[in-house]
Amino acid sequence: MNCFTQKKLAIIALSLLGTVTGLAQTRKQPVSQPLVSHIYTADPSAHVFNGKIYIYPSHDIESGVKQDDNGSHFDMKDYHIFSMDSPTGKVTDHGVALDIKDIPWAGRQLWAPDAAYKNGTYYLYFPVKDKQDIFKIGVATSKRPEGPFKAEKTPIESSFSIDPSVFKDTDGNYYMYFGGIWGGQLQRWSSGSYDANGKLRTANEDAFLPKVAKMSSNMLSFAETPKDIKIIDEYGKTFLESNNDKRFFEAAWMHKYNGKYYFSYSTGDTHNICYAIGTSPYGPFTYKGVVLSPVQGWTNHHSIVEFKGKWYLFYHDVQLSGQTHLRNIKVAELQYNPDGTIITVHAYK
Ligand code: FUB
Repeated sequence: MNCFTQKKLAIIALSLLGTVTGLAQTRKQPVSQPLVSHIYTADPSAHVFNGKIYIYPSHDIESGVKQDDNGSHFDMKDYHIFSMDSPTGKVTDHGVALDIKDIPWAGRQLWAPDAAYKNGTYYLYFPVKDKQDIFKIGVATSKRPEGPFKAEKTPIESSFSIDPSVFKDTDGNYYMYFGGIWGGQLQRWSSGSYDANGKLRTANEDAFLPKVAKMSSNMLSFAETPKDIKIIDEYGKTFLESNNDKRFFEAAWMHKYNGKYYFSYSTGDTHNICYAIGTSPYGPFTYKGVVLSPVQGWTNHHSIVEFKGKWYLFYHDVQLSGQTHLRNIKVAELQYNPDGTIITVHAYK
């Protein structure tokens, strides 16, 4: 069976499972409500800037593009940025911060963004397909956290794939974590250069690894060639593709807790947000467990941020629409055990 047949069968099985879990979830209540309901939003990257929480999400729309294996139905065209004085406070929509028509090199599909601040400038990092339909990562700048942002004329050199997440370490260095398989195209870069026929891994092959690159001091380029990030099990072994409830799929995020580096990510087709802990921003990271169990909808994507001494998990589900490409962002408190492990968040109870 080829991987697309396998994937189609998996999707059919998951839709059936979705129907079953959907029925189950009618008896379960969401632990959090959508942060906004006037537009659809997803992939929330949250940061604290100037004492407020700023959320940099995808802006989901119904563009009429048919669902396919590459996620073409996620056909987003702009970004809105939100702010809140506290995780339970009023949410302000600051309007369109960047439109795809103002990104000179962009073709289609503005996917999950992130933001960073350095020396008076805010940087918005975003994945979008170029005019050859290849995902690259772009950057746009603003003097304000809510934008509007002005895009650079070209993508970040040597960037590829999706889901950039930029982490500021306590020593002042910044790192970008990125990558995503299937529609995110990471499998097309396994030789180091682009191969449109790049195949997904089969069950007994090593799973694809996410990428990290230190940012240059100007925050507009990589200071080094992106490197693989090793996620290992308790015996020091990396995962096979068949370990798809633990291996990396997309949605990288990094945070630091009690001096340790926590790399978290989505397992995609098994819908977990997992995490792994390391002692360096480059890893290796040892797998520890699940941050967020599967939510309603196919995708699971998150960010983790500290605000006034408490930790918060931003995530999304499809509570408002029931449709996988029309999502809504949410927040829940995140708690740690005394040994530094994370208490799994279940979005419904
Ligand atoms: O929002 C489009 C894509 O869906 C994101 O880039 C992935 O992480 C998944 O959430």
